[in-house]
Amino acid sequence: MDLETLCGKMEETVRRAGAYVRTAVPQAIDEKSGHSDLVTEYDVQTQRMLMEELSALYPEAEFMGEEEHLQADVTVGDCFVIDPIDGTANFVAGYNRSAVSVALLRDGQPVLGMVYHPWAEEFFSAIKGKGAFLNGRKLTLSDRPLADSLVGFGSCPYYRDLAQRTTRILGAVLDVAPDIRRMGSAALDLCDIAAGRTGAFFELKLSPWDYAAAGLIAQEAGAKVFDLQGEPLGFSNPSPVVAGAPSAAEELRTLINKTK
Ligand code: LIP
Repeated sequence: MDLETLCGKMEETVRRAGAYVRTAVPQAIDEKSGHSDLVTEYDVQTQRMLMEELSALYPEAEFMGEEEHLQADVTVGDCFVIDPIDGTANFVAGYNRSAVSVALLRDGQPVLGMVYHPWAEEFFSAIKGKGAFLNGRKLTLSDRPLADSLVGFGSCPYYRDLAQRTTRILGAVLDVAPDIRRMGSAALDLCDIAAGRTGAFFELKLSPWDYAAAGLIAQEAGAKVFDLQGEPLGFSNPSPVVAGAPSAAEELRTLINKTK
């Protein structure tokens, strides 16, 4: 199946999953580890729904996902990377800013990504080399410096040892940028880069399912997305993520590397 056809069929699946998430009210919250690491019955059910439908669509693909320790060797062949509810803490708190994120990796690199924000009814998608889209409208961001950028960030709630360095980096960012934004969903933060809402984003450690789809969307919109060395992101292990308009992203990466 060609990627355009698969993308159209996957969109229906992801929209159904988003509709389920949007109407659900978490009734069972189990702690995986620590007060910041919550899983709801809806994370698990949504991932199972996505797996069932995507397996029927594309049986040859493997799966990597946030829930139920779904692991695969993403470096060989085709692999779906799923975050059923990115922004779980927002979901549990009723912030209505969470997303269903699905990427297709081919030999370790994203070739298709989609992120659906059901409360905002915003569907972001991208196919490698074919551009990024928001509800069917092509996204093309303009370059800008850090001084003209709202800067999104994540506070590494699953890695508390990184919290203090994150706050030091934010202090340095606020010496340059007009303001910062902590919105609670890395996938949607990267889609905000693609949509030109924020000019730069960083989080010192994210899981592949947080950024696999939205990183491709941002890149296809014209953003730079890389690790602290300026290298392309890997998808086998958690990684730092820096993204943004080309100038802002490079300035932010330099600032982060100077801030220990
Ligand atoms: C979360 C991200 C959030 C980040 C957290 C976590 P989850 O994803 O969306 O922005 O700060 O570290 O990764 O766990 O809610 O799917």
